[in-house]
Amino acid sequence: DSEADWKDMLRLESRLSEEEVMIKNAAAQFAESELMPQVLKGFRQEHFDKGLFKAMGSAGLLGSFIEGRYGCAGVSATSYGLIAREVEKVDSAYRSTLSVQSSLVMHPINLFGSQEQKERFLPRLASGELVGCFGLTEPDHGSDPSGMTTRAVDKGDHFTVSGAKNWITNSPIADLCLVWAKTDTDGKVRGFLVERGMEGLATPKIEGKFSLRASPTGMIQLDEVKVPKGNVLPGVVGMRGPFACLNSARLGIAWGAWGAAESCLDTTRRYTLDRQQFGRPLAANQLVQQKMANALTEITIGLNSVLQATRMKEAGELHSNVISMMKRNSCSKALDIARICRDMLGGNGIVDEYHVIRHVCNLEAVNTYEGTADIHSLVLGRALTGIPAFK
Ligand code: TGC
Ligand code: FAD
Repeated sequence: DSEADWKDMLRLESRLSEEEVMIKNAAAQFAESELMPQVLKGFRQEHFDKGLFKAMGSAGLLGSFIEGRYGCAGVSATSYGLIAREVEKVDSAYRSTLSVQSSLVMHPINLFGSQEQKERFLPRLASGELVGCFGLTEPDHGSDPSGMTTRAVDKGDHFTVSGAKNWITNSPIADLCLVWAKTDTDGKVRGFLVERGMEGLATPKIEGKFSLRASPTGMIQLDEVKVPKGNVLPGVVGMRGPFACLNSARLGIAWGAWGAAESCLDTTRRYTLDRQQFGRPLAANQLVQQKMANALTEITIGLNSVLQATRMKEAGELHSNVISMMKRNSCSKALDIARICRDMLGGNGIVDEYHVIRHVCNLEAVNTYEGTADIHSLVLGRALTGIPAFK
């Protein structure tokens, strides 16, 4: 019984650099020592310790791929994916924290921000001193963010921003909200850095979530919030801005979701080897072996395809259609795997101490956010046929 015989059958690790292997191992150790001990409390009590940001910052996990400045390590896109995978082995909520801070807040400031904005925000976002959130989705515009109605009115030296964003990861605890809104002058989308304490800003928490309970989710309500022009991202106009962030986050999620699936399969393998029914281990049954073989096959092929996509990104050759393929494939298959693993644990499968039901619940949201599985099907459908079927 050597894990090496079944865990990495396509030898993904042999295609990683020494540095990438080191980063993966360090992230695994961080996840095990810092995240695992608090996940049950986090999920049961919807508890999120803001100190986690500082711990992630100290471990170099926030904005890790940003080129070695502003306190960021400048690691490869693959390393970022490997970190997401290790963190999501514990809980998708913690990977969400990482994705939003890194890809959806720091990345756009680095890509589209002024020098002054980068210096003002990036080092403190990298250390975890500041918590960021990303406001694109609105109550009436989820899959269709281009229809947003949040408006910014030009008042000379500042804008007043009004509207509402919904389903925003970390908004209740955020110090900085990157809000995408249309300016009144040209109707084009721009990014506004709205800071905690600005008058007219509220971020109520959404109660009653059965998924990602270890990550606070809320609204961003804006009632004529005065945003100085120095807080508008100067480098981008139009939906290209938010989509550039999503392209980065979606690839990280494509890695991360496999981490959750791997964790479910690991637990299930151990459980079915231990648990005896009809006088022999559950794992001795062909049905059980087939279910685990299916899961292993999807995980192995899935991870290797995500690595290939990420290598294409590193070479500057990755089209966003491929990101849609990866995000959809990883999330929907990880969810299927988590559900079937849950089943193989019998009654214990629904108990949080066995961790699998938590992954099932989390992956439901992971399959929905950052573009639902349906939306990514339609992106691929458009690539295949040339016909956009969205509307
Ligand atoms: P449309 O709105 O017509 O296009 C506008 C412009 O955007 C361009 N574009 C992209 N550019 C780069 N990468 C992409 N992936 C892009 N997708 C679109 C497009 O080319 C166009 O450019 P231009 O210059 O011609 O104006 O959009 P579309 O028809 O191309 O796409 C429609 C659709 C449905 C694919 C898009 O609206 C979409 O992706 N919807 C899903 C919405 C979504 O993903 N929301 C995510 C919210 S954030 C979140 O969920 C965070 S959870 C984080 C966590 O906790 O981990
Ligand atoms: P809808 O768009 O209303 O979709 C409902 C259903 O209809 C889905 O099954 C969908 O696939 C389907 N559908 C929609 N349009 C079509 C179509 N044309 N053809 C076929 N089927 C269609 N957003 C942010 O901006 N920032 C965040 O930090 C953030 N964090 C989130 C955290 C959580 C826990 C969740 C659940 C969501 C988060 N989101 C965030 C929002 C997320 O991106 C949206 O929920 C997602 O894009 C879907 O939008 P919706 O919920 O409005 O669903």
